[in-house]
Amino acid sequence: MTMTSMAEKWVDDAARLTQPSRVTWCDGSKAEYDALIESMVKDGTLLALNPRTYPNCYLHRSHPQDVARTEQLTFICTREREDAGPNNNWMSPAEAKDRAGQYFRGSMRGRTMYVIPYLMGPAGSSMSRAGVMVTDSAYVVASMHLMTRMGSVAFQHMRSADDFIAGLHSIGDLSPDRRLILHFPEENLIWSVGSGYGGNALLGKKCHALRIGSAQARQEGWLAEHMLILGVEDPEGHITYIAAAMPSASGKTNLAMVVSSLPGWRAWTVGDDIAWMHVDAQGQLRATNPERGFFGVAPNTSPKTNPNATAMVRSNTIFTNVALTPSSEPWWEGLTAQAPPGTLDWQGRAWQPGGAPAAHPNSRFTVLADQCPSIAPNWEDPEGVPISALVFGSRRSAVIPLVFEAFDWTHGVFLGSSMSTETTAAITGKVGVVRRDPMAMLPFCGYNMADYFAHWLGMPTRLGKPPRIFRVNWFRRDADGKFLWPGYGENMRVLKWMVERIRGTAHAVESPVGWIPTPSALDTSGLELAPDRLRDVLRFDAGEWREELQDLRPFYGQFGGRLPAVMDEQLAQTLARLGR
Ligand code: OXD
Ligand code: MN
Repeated sequence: MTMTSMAEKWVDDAARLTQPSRVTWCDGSKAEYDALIESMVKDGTLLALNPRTYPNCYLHRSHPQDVARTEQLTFICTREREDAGPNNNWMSPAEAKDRAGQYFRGSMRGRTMYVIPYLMGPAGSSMSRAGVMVTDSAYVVASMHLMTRMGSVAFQHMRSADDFIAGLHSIGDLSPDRRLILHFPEENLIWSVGSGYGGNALLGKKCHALRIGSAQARQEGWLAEHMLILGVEDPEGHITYIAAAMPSASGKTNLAMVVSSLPGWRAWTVGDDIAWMHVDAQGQLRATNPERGFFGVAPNTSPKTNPNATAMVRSNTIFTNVALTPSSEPWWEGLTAQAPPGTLDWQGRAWQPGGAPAAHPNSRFTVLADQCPSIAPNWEDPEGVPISALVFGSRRSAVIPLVFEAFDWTHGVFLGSSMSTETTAAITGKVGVVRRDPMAMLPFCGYNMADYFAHWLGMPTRLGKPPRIFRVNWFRRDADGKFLWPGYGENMRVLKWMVERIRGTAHAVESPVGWIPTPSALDTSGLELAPDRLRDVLRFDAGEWREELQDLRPFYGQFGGRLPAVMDEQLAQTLARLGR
């Protein structure tokens, strides 16, 4: 069977189940995108924004119960429950298909089924992987145009007739009661029904590039990570590439596009959410960004926090669930000090200051990456960029210092595995609850996390010189609840320290959890930060850490004998260093 006929057969099967009134194969062209937008403006799915100040920008208001990823409805469907691991919801493939099959049956009656061949990763890269997705949502198709490379390029990169991830998507009736996000890593298959929201519905992103991607990466010896990729350029023009994992809505987009407050230093954006990394023939870890665009969190994005993002969303952008000003401009909390009078909230209702937020806390912008002023000239290099450091960052108001460095790769894997974070509006459920989120991959690791740790631990056998591993926390607060560190452009000071550690020139003191910079090792020139605040943001406290690590043993315990013994050893050694 040829590549196209394999895909055609799969599409025919999907159509038999969902019964669309028409099937349209997408080519990914600009004309196709424009026609989709025009039809969505006509039927009210999109609202055109101010053509003078936001040309070719649109607002989409989603169903009010479909505004974020729904982790409780997300499943890994492997034959053996153990292969999904305690980190995932599990359902047997038969039960999953039976349950979701009922929601899919006839779900596209009266609708168009769009077929989307797409490529994750740059054209011409052996790292890139194809998918063929079907959906009954024009909004999803337009978003996939911005987030993936669509059309014949997908078929050109298939290595065999069945070398694609098949994705079946229907918005169904958008009810959370009939919503399931199902992954079948053993069949290279995704089924998603009942949601049109980004992470649930743009199947190339979380479902393919992370959950199925991570399972493939393990089998094939590479890494699929929830990481931004950026290049840090020093005043002499040398660029050091860094990949950083952070949980959803915890500043990855801002860091990926950071505008340095340090003269002479600048950052180049390669990706803001996902990194696919492989070891090249020389033993160098290299990263590509599988995505073509950014699906970023709008609230708190401003000319001060992220000037590059505010500039890039001024044209050709789809906004979802932001507020609307009387002059038809998008607005969200933090964009300006106040919304203009007469602003409508994310559901289109008259909004009053002091009430609920005008924009949904998880409102988004979707835009092509090459609109970002800081996009790296080599961001689509088929070989990827060489990675010198990996960073694990989370949102913690206490305990975790601003930055510290692991003793070695194994210790770095331990630090990543023990990461915990405060939850955000990017997922449904309570915000601000501290949970363990190893490597920021808890919602995205498509297999047993014990095996994921083992995969990480095995990487150095092929890496000539493993990247250095760092831990960061921009979110530490003082006793009054104020952030200790100014963040944003000032984070370049932390990146500079990392670059200098890699070069062997920056000072640090050894602590039981890693190397912490001395206050004078961080470049604070021009920064108005009281010495006691700098000390507090770098502070390490053995008692707090002992408490911090208390529930790590039971967390590890869930994995039973499958957990690599090294992880327990690292924990025991850390506790011994922390003393009683
Ligand atoms: C995202 C997420 O949308 O992590 O990137 O939820
Ligand atoms: Mn993400």
